[in-house]
Amino acid sequence: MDFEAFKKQILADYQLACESREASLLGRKEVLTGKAKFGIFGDGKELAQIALAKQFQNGDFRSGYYRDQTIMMAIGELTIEQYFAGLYAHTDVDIEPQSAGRQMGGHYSTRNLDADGEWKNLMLQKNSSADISPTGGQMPRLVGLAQASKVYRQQEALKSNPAFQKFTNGGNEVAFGTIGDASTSEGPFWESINAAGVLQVPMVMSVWDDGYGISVPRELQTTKGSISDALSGMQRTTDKPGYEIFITKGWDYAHLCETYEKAVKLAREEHIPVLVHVKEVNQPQGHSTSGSHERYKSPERLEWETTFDCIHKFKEWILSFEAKGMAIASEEELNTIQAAAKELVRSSKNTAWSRFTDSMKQDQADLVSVLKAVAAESTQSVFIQKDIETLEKEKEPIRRDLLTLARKVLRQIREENISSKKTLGNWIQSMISGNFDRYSSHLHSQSAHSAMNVPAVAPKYADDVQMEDGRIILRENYRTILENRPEVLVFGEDAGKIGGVNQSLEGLQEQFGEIRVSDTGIRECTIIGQGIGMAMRGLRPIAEIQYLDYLLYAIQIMSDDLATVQYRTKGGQKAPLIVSTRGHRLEGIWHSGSPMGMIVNSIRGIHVCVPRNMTKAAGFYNTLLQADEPALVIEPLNGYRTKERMPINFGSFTEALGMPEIVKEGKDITLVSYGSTFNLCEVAVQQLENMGISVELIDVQTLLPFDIEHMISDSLAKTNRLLIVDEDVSSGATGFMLDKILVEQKGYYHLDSAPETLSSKDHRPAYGSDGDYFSKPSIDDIIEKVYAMMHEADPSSYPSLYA
Ligand SMILES: Cc1ncc(C[n+]2csc(CCOP(=O)(O)OP(=O)(O)O)c2C)c(N)n1
Ligand SMILES: [Mg+2]
Repeated sequence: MDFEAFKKQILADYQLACESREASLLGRKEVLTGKAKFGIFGDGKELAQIALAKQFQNGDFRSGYYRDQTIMMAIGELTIEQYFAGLYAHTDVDIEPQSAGRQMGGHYSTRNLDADGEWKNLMLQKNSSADISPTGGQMPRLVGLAQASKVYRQQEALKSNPAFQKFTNGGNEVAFGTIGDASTSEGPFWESINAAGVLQVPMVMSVWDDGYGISVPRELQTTKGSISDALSGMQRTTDKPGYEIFITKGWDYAHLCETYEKAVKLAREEHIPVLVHVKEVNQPQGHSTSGSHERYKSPERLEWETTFDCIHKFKEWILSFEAKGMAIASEEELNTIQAAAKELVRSSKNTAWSRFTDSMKQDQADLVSVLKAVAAESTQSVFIQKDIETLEKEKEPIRRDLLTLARKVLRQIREENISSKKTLGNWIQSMISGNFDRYSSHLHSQSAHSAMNVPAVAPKYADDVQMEDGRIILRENYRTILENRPEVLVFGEDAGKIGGVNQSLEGLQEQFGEIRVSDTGIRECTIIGQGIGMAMRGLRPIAEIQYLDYLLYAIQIMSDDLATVQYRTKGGQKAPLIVSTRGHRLEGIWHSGSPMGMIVNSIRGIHVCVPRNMTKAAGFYNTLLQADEPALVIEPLNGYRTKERMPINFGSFTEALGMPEIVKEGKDITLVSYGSTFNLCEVAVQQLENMGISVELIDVQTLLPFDIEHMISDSLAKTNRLLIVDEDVSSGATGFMLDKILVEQKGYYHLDSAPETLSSKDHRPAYGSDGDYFSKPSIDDIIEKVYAMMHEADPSSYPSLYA
């Protein structure tokens, strides 16, 4: 680079650093004056991020946290106006593309899908996976984003496949992680660091070490008070792969640039994970708008933060060139750049604010005219007129205030028989429904590939149908999938070499290789993270969680990250990850869990399939692989060695989501269950038949979505009685189903008997067959519960068993 080009580059970097800083300073003011609700800014981290962004290429991905505004600006994915639009929560995705106002400011992302939910060409843009707030929560996904490069580089069928060229160029993409020094205390950080070290994936992990996590200093966070010291055992050696560790300083522009150049080259070319410990970083304005750092930082520390402020040091460094006889800029010129930055930020902020307030003005005007019509007719015109005057004067209305006023007036005029009452009611209802898109859309995919659009295709059977163990059916279905879809990968504990603890992947690693079917460490959270990251890069991962009980280690990241990907980006990103596990029915406190209520209530946004046998499970996998949404499939643990008819159309038969199956018709009572307990219900129903009770037996098949056509309520119209059985705790998934059936489906309307549920005891199930019998619903319990309900309805036909 010649000196002129060098000079130009330095000044452009100085300008960006100043603009980003001014945005932080003004951002804080916007919160303190009440125009924005909360602010958390990237001041103090500008220089390191500018150095990092120089190495960021098209196709690369970021997985970071709320301090990264300068990276986003430097890669051209965040303008100052967008930054303020985010602070104000502007809901127009074109104006606020990070989250359409759904996330608080400081949470960044790029639009990786087009308006139809189809993948854009990610190789033509710099990508940022959408941030989440839980500290360290960016880490598991980062592992997968980096691993995708490895898969693309090593998997010939993908490398040369034109369909995947929008995701990769031979696996040369780097995944950039960022984290604060204190958040490295989180478990997912350590798990992710270890996983990426084992996997040897191109991840460049930066730690912005500003010495504090809110008020708690690094010495109380990290062994030896230094993350690079603590991780030094990860350093690779000539004979053992590991990490390359770099240490640099947040104010040292030249060293930062050099460090990132080396770090990223290693990761990109050799797929070596790298840690960049950026020390001596500061926070000029403290942690966030919620407090002031003078409360916990010593005067010496505060003074150091001023002296070693990165922009201040950058300025000194630029000016030092003058003494060497090759001036880059005079102090005056730098001051001019800074003043221009301040002005640009101020005017961009003003534009963002007026666009934000303008977006409400039409609604305000509409409400004024509706209220005027009401005032013209109402006996309470005087009061309403006053409200109208206040409303007209409001310069910066928000939707909540408009609706609160409108609804107050509607209640005021509730007894008046005037036509404008209807107009006001309509306005309110259309405001509420019209805001669905702003605040509640995209919990699930709204693309043509929504799982709800996949039609059901029945399994086909040969004339001389064979009976096989359930696990064989799963295995053969996987075999067909892996043969036809090079982007599908299955991984988890014991999933590779031995083909899963239940042998449903037996022999598949041998056939398809270690990239497609692989063993992982025992680390459920990052197994999910691998899946999220790879799914965000066009692969179709199936993440195995060995047993349902162990899903608890994964549930945080499923809930915070996977379940919210579509929602928090308003359809700008997706992660169609399938999580496969198996559950219920083992015996013992930690091997028999069925915490379905917890699951369905914590992962809205992810479909939850609870098949009763393995043909059904395979059908769900086939459906989900045609869709672009995340899902959890819980195979029934009592089904691997149970014989099922062997289908012949593997890979293509499907199961519709949200459609229960009436497995046996009946007229006396509707019995609803799923998964493993469904199989007990089937046995119970046969015995009840012999006792003269005709049970309509329904398998719900998916808990999320739940019976979208209200088949269960229709069944109640016939039987007038409802019993729900599962092996969750009381009021767990049975409580969820009761609400769906009685309230949402209005099933209460059809009932002649009190609705009943049968679930496990509230304690964890005790070990052994007797422990199981006394902890969980048994076939006897199901029979007797149904019988008792019939006895209550008709004691003479069904005399009490115990009286
Ligand atoms: C799981 C979780 N715990 C606590 C918090 C609250 N919290 C937000 S930021 C923060 C400190 C993070 O410090 P650090 O990682 O050093 O980043 P910095 O803000 O200093 O850049 C805490 C405790 C959170 N967001 N998530
Ligand atoms: Mg910190």
